[in-house]
Amino acid sequence: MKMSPTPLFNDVDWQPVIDAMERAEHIVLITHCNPDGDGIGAQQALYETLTSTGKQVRMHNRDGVPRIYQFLEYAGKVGRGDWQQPQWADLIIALDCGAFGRLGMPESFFNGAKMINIDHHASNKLFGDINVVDARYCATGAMIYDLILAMQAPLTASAATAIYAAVMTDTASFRLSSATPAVYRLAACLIEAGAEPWPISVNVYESRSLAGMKMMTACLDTLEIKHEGKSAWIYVTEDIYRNTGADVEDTEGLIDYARSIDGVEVAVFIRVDEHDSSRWKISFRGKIWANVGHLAASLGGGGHAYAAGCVLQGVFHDVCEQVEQAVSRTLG
Ligand SMILES: [Mn+2]
Repeated sequence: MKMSPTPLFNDVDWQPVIDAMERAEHIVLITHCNPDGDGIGAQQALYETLTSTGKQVRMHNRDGVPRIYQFLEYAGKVGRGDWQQPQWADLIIALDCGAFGRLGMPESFFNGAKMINIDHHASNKLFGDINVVDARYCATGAMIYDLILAMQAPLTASAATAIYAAVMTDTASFRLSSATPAVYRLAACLIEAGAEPWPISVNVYESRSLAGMKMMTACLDTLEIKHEGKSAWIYVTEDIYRNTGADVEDTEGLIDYARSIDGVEVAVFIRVDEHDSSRWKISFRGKIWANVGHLAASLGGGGHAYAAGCVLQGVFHDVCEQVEQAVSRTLG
């Protein structure tokens, strides 16, 4: 017996979003820099749903679509880099993006267009004209599922696949506490609608490049344990990029190995910006009780309680020291 699709949350007011989408003629869907499976999956699913209603829709991300998500049906339609058609859109929908700056677009990109901000980060800055921000959701992709139901639009196999990829990646394969019974029921509905868990997993998790594997071993070799075993640190330096030929996409998921060590409560991943060697991207993962969202916020960043990040400028040693002090405060 098939489950009848029900929304994950039925108290979310999608009507302002639906009205704005109905009124718009040219819609751009965008997610954050260095996009993850959630941003991409939400974007792909909403793209299919909106184009099937006859809207003119384009997708554009500063960093395009990572290789491991290229299997999604409309991945080839996502533009990257600078947006070359100012004034084209009358509506822009930002997905899974906690702050305007994380879109990586110049202010002029948004001239004159209405902005809808759909996201599940508690730290969201509410930068849209319409904001649907709800941290109860495990993924922005799950919000798009509820939006599709609210639109009374059909859930196609392609959209179900994209949403499954979004939910799978943002719940760390249904392992985080955000993977509630309702999320498992949602997954069942997605599978019944045509999402295939194993092929999706193979594409996302079992398609690592050889260069990426070399980077993994080089990174794991940098592992440091601090705070009497409660924090684990790994690093990506310019040397590692140079010696392995890997790129920033190959760093995806490495931090989970640091968190996986017994007794580690906070994992820290520090990587150099590919374009600016004095800029450091820092990711945090919490395991049981540490709130790394607060930790990242104390360093000017943001995110979720169990996954967050920030960007710091400076020399490596100083940056590490600053982060170490913040982690010390979190671990008490
Ligand atoms: Mn997300």
